[in-house]
Parts: sequence; structure tokens; C-alpha cells
Amino acid sequence: MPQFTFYFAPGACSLASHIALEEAGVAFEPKPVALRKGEQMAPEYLALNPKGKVPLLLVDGKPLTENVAIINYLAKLYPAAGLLPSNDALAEAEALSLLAYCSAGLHPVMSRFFGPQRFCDLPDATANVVKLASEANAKNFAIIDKMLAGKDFILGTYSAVDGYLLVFWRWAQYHKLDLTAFPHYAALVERVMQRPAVQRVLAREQEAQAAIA
Ligand SMILES: N[C@@H](CCC(=O)N[C@@H](CS)C(=O)NCC(=O)O)C(=O)O
Repeated sequence: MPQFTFYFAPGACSLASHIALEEAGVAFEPKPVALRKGEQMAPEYLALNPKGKVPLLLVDGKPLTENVAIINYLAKLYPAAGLLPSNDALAEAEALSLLAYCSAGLHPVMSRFFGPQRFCDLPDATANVVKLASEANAKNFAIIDKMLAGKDFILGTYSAVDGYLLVFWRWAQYHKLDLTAFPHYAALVERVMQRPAVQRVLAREQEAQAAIA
């Protein structure tokens, strides 16, 4: 089996890959990256990931980036872990479609809450950037909530997509967004939070956060 080194930042989108690693039950060396201190821009880190982002998974020293790719790779390497559907081409594609929506749909909208000034540097633009982000985010959350109606998990049974969805709910809570319109998403998060692998990951991220601070 490959040697894994996993670079993540506590609370960041890397949580999606972190949960997938833990759910797969593989051994890996965890490497916290302090984003606020700019460790992702250190030359040694940029040499591994020129994008200056987490997550980054080293597979026998070879860098693999992007949650979608890392999760898909782990799902293929450890099919028994059930991270994604594996024996039905359409079900696999539907799962990838959701992972892509997380990465390219939900994430970029939520990034605007974390750094509104990076999206518009006109004076006094922050409130407007946040207002538009809130509207776009509510649309995304409504789509996810509707997909979850009558289901325990977004694909029916637990998959790595559910772990990814946890990231955005936590971010929304951090930014104190009104989440009352999304009861199915709230119920999903409760189920995901009960998973032992998720609890272990959150404990590791909390520990890493304390060490960084
Ligand atoms: N599409 C990428 C997004 C990666 C990303 O944006 N990571 C953020 C944390 S959520 C990051 O490392 N930001 C550091 C920075 O921009 O300086 C993925 O899903 O892996």
C-alpha cells in the first residue's frame, strides 16, 4: 500500500478528503498547515503544490491535489470502504457530479464570505459581496436540501459526498447564516457527525488548531 502524507488546514475544505482518508481506514501522516500564518505560501509547500492550497495528499511522495481527485482516488483504491459507488457507471458519474458541485459550485460561493475584499476591492463593497453570496448560497443549499428529502444520505447510503457537505454547513454556521430553511441538510449533518471516523477527524483538526494557535 502507498505511503500517505496528508496536508490539511483545520476547518478548511480539506476536511472532505480528511474524512475520506479516515473512513477508508488507511494509515497516513497528518500535516497541519496554518493558513492564517501563510504556511501554504512557503517555498517548500509551493514546491509540492504550486496552487498554495490545501488539501494535498502525497502518495509515496507524489503530490495529488483537489478534493474531487483525492476522494475519487481513495474510492478506487479502497472500494470496500464504500466512499463512492463503484460498480455502476451512472451511479459513479452521479457521485462525481455531486463532488464537482461541491468543489466548483458550493465552495466558490462560500469563499466570498471568508474574503469579500478578494472579490471586489471597491470601497464599501463588502456588504454587497456578502449579500450576493448569501443569495447564491441559499440557492445552492436549497438544491442540496431538496435532494436530501426522504433520504438518510445524499446517495441513499453514506458516501464521501456527505463528508464534503459537512464542510459547507460548518462554514455557514461559522458565518451565522440562517439555516432554518434547510431541515434535510441539518438532519444529514447530524447523521454525519455521529460517524466515529468523522469524530476522530474533528478531534484531530481541533488538536491541530490548538497547536497552530
Ligand atoms: N478546489 C480545491 C480548493 C482548495 C482551496 O481553495 N483550499 C483553501 C482552503 S478551503 C486554501 O487552501 N486556501 C488557502 C489560500 O487561498 O491561501 C479543492 O477542492 O481541493
